Amino acid sequence: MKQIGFFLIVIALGFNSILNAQEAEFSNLLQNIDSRKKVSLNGLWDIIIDPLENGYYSHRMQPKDDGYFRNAKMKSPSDLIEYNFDTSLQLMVPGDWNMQMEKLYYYEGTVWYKKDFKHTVKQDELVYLYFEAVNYEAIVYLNGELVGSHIGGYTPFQFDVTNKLKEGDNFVIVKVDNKRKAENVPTVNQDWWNYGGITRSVHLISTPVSHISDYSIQLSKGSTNTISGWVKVNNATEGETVTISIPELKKNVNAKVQSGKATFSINAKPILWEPKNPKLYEVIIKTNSDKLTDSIGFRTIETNGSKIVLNGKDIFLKGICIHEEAPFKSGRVTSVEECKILLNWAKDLGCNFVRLAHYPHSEAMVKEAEKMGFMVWSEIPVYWTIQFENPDTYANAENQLTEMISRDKNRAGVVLWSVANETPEGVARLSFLTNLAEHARKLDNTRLITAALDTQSQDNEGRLIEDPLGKAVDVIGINNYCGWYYGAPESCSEIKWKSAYNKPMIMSEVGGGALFGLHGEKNERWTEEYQSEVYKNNIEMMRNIDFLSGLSPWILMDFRSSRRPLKRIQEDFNRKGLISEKGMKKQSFFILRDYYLKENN
Ligand code: GCB
Repeated sequence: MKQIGFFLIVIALGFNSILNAQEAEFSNLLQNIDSRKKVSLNGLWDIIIDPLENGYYSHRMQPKDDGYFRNAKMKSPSDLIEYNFDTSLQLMVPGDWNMQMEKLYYYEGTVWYKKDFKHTVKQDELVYLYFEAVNYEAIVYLNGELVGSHIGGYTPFQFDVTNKLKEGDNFVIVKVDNKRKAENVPTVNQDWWNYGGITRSVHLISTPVSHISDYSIQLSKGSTNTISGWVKVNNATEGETVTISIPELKKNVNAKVQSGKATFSINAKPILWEPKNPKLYEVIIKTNSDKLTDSIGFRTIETNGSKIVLNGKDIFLKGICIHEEAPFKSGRVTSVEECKILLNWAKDLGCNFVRLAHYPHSEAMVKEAEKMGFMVWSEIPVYWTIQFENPDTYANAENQLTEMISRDKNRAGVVLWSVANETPEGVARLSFLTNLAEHARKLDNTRLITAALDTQSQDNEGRLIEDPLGKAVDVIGINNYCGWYYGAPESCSEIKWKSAYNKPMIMSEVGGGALFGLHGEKNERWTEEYQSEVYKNNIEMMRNIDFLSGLSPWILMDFRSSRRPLKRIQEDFNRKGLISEKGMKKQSFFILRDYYLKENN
């Protein structure tokens, strides 16, 4: 035992030194794809379901040279080609496969996707193939040639395909694999559906050869009258000018590109973004050859002891957790309209905050939340017991964190980056998550870092927060299911909380299940009355926590989970929603709403 402990410490220290030596860098993702010239590759794609990965491996399990990615066609009647995309099934992109085809409902494995498209080659532009998300592993081929691969189901990735595109007819093939693996992030066990497929949109994005690739524009840390940042220009001429304009503030600033990057600082006193006035400014970024327009908000977010401070004022985060699951139709969210339905329900509930669990949601969701005035908690799927000792698992988690922060660093709505949910205490885990928190801070020291913990200890008086991970985060998230996984609902109001840290605490999950329309006694599980009791008593408990700075109960809407088989009640849904998957509000919705509308304003 001792030896194992020593070994883990050595690994943990090893990680630390590797990480400290490295500078954190954003991913090379194109910033702000909404403002770019692009062609959509959404729509129907031809698919081949390939549980044995026969299109990839030979019978000796060696990668094949003539796999399905070649899109081979018979040339003579005697040819043996045992697949044909042209006569295959089809699936809609964006979308998960599980909800589109009955035989794929539980499927976890490989599906090959193919899309034909026409392209006109232009000499003076670069073309990127951009995927907003593919769950989980994607290997991408263009016209039969490999262009690259990506791991992680909820963040975007891109490839420069300029030299692989042909005039006229082209085809892209993606091997999508959502097999769960112990070393993955998330790992083999998760309480949400492992929706597979090209779940978000696909684009061909054209840019000038010299183009704005990325930028960061926000208030300087600690200031409300200086906007500063940087603009990265790919293939820039040394010393060329970048102009940053904010017309409404009458600002127009020039900066010079040095080694691909222009930094700038603007004296300005913008109206600050806040939930009651989510003010966004049009910002125009221009070079000689490129121009992008964004809507950017300016605000500060800090902590002061146990308070969360927005724009210099204490604020209580009245929130709700949300999974990226579509209302009414079930399956993954695929449209802005669906994002708006979910967020309007959160508005109706009286929220100023949403915890987008348990993985980065789509860019559209984050942007809509920001426009509607929600502070956002964004998180990566470091969930439950992943392989904390495995350096590859760490690299994967860190990469997903980098991609999330790279994509959303200009969103004022995002105030919290979460590095984990309900991870078990231990040496390797502490080092893993401390490193992730440090990495997030190196990329972005203007937002707060958090993690949701379920590791509180208990004494006679109540619950104590003393998990050593508390040191590494700015805000402590606590998941606690009094009245559901432990204790009777009435007992919850009595529980007292203490914390070893003088830091804000967000109760990031509380709740219980109910089937909409099922009524009975308040001690009868699955009834709306039982769920209401859980809410009433937990709200009472919240009133007694003086270091509580926010709340996001679990969860806005019932969502699909393969851990939830109970017939007639769950039917593959986690029933802890305040709203059913068909949009029906349960009693508890109104209990929480009352609390939010009447208190903590
Ligand atoms: C949790 C998890 C969440 C689950 C929830 C539940 O603690 O963080 O992912 O869905 O509990 O319903 O058990």
